[in-house]
Amino acid sequence: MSNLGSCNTNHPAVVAWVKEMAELCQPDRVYWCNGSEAERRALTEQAVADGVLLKLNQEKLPGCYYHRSNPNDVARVEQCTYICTDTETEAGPTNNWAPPKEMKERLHGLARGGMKGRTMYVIPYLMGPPGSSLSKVGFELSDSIYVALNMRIMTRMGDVAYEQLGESDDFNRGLHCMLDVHPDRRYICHFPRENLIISVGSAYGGNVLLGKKCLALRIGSYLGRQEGWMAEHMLVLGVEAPNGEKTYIAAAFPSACGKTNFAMLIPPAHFQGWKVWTVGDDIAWMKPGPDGRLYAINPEAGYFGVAPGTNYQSNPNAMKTIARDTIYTNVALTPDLDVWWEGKDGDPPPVATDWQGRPWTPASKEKAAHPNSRFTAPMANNPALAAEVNDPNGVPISAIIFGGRRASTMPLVLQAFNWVHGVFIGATVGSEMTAAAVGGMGQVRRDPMAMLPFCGYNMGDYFRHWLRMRKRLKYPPRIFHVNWFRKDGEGRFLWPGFGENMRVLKWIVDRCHGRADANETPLGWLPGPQHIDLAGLDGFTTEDLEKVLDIDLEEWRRELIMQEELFLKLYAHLPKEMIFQRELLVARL
Ligand code: SAT
Ligand code: MN
Repeated sequence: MSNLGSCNTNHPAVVAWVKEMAELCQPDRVYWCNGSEAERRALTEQAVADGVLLKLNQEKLPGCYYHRSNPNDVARVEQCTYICTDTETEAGPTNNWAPPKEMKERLHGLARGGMKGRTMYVIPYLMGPPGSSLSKVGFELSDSIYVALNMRIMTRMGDVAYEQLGESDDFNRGLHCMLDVHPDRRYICHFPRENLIISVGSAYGGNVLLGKKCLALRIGSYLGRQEGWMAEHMLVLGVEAPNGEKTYIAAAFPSACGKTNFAMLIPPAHFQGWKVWTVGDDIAWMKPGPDGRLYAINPEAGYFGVAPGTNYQSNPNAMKTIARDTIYTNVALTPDLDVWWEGKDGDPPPVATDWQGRPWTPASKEKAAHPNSRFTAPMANNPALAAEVNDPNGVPISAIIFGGRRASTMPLVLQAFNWVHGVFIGATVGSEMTAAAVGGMGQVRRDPMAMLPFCGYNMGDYFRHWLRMRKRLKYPPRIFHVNWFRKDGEGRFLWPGFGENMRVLKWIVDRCHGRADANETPLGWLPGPQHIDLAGLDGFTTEDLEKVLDIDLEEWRRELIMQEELFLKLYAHLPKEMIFQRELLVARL
């Protein structure tokens, strides 16, 4: 394969690498993306002609398309995800590891000739605002037109990446080959030292949109440790008070725990004049600024959100965002080419086609949309998009929130005593598993900083990096933990969630500005029932609030044992601060 198509760069390292990969994969054609609107139209038409995308009802959903993935390929697969550092210790006990050379040989073996008869799309992309010192350039070579079109939404794709790169050789190399989309030949492998990603055998978002989890989190976290910044699985939002004061908050929750909803929150009527702006819904890159505060950018340009449960009640901004220019994956299809999913507004359609293409009616036992079905939508569509999203300096973070999905144990909200205690709280986050990854649904597992599947190196060293960052910050963000998902004995949620989370957010904002009271408890600073504004929350009493803020010693005994399991696993690299914090917690309890 010597024909590189109409190559749109003369950057020697880029051309050399594309050539090498084209020789390996032997595509029939190499197509260089430029990110233009004309290109988007042409690629979309091609994808429709190929049967990869279906054009949806353009009156209802202008610019929207539909995709069904292989039913064996609907979520991230952690057991196929590898961190290929030089030594196993560097990857740590929470990652799968393989020696880089061996793994690369195996992957090259699989990729050899793997694009015969197909097109290789060269996708140059920029993660982060143009001109930001935090932004990074990547090139993804993929034989999936679906990936090219999704990357165009999720990243700043095309010429803008060349502009940022200039003559530098510092870019991420990403190779993606679908092969036969078979679980036996599925590998998502990271080579952090070479800034290289190879993903084969899948076409599902988190496995193949390489800018997202692979670069922005796994490789990003590795680079962040070396370069003195942080790559985190966090949404970033700005809370604007009626007097115009803006407070920026970053929040880490495991996948499918409502990051997108929280990032797009609309305050209830009682909070007149308050406004929440979205900076990002999934990933934050953060670095100390010259003023000693922590600054965050959102490296992405779109939202890859969970469809089920999204409606005008839970997230009106998301509904508006996905009303146009959106790619829907694995949701259900109605006869008039509209989309549907469990938890969408209104009644279920009387007949539909489910995510696997089978006839569906409300009487069907199986779900119409896959629980991890997704929308890919440009952030520019979001009515609450923060103008600062394109600011190369990012936004100064006042609070970091950790959270998980916990039916018991964790109170609605608490504030850490200080940064080290906050790192301990983040390190011990637990959450019930969701459909965003294959296996284990509903089980509580430790998911430190919501980064368990995304940390590109030893988790113990990652905690140390967090501790070290404190020394570089004059004004470290305050750290909080929230739990929107606590339930009563009958399995009913104790807290209404969604927009009502503004009540908690307001307390957090006020704590950051030294305006709100709290009680000292063994777990940290907790609001008393009188500290959370419940006005206008019909039927919700102070007693209800007490229940959702309750600390149950029996539950905490069990929690401590579960936390210990993770610490034992990480023991060899666990910073001693984490052990001291645990001892202090035990003593307080
Ligand atoms: O990994 S994905 O990007 O597909 C979604 C998630 O798990 O957060
Ligand atoms: Mn995520």
